Amino acid sequence: MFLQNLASWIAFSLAVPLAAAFQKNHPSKNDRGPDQVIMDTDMILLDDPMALQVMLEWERVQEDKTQLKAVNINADSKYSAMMTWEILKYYAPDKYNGHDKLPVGLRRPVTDFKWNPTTFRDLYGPKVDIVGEIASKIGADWSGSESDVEEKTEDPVKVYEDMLEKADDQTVTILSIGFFDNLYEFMQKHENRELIKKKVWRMLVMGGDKTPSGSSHNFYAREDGHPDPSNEAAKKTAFVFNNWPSEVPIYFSGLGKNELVGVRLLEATGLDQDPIRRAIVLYNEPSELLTKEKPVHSCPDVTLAFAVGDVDEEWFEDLNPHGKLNMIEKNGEYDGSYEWDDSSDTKNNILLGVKSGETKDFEGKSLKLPDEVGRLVDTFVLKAAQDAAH
Ligand SMILES: [Ca+2]
Repeated sequence: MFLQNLASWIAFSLAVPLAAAFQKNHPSKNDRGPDQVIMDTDMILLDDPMALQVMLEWERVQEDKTQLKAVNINADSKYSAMMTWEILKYYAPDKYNGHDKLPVGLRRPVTDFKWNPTTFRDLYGPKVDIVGEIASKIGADWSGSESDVEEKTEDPVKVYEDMLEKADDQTVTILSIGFFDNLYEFMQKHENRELIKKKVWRMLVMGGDKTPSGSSHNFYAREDGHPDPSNEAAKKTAFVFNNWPSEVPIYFSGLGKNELVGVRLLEATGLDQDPIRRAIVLYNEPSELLTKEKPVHSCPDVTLAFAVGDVDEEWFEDLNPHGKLNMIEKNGEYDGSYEWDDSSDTKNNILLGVKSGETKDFEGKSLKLPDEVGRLVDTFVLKAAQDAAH
């Protein structure tokens, strides 16, 4: 088995016990079947395609443990769906080469929205920079017709309904690396939350990592990357967290915010056809720094997707159940800011962390965690590309 080739962990120095209530309610991984992952994603910039790449590699190497069941796009651009299919085709040609092989949800009405590289600047990476549009360029290689995208995708609420109804109890992981419109609409329609309580094991959310308070892009922004002036996005986020059944844990995380991934894939030779490698190049193309620095990207979304596959909990753990994350309401409005309430009896909002210790990366070199988690993920991204090319 793939993971058994990795060096064993030594010298864990940090082991914070879980809250008793959490242990009682939450079945251990050994009690459950395979992890059925629904990826809820904006799928526009570089990080979410790379997170999909990572999920497909986990599925390949852990077929009995991690299974991707749907990509539910929290955006309405047809190019996001087309890019998704192109990545599925390249990374899992035997399983997903065809739009009907894996459900893809896309918001309605379907549009031809593209990022505008001259107006959007990535404020969250290690360098503030103009980034290149990738979705339409990677999506252009998909073999189907643009006009068929609406017919070949489904409404994201229906994807949630279908996938949750089919799943075994407490086996579903929702990986939330986009915004919250899809879940908001699903929860509006299913007010009793029965499907979530019965089928969902956990939700992992990109954001909410700062304590005791903070704000997160995914909690307040729109598809175009800018804050929603009407604050509707933040209101939907607050609804999801406020109405989520407390017995189904939400893991919050911004892991990898300062990490670089894609470095080794970009430097690799013989992988020019790889859609993720091409996306890295396109993303960095407008940058005048391209010739001076390595074009790389900071990717908490990718690191979180990597954490999903850590079903043996080698690298990631719920380091400290910090209590409950509350969205802050001011005069009946939300703006995406939150605070962690340590006094709450509800312990099922968890801050996901990286264990301290030594391990080996996917090139076999020793590294120390948590400091070098970026290198761990980066070598996995390269491994995924190398495996797909063979
Ligand atoms: Ca994202």
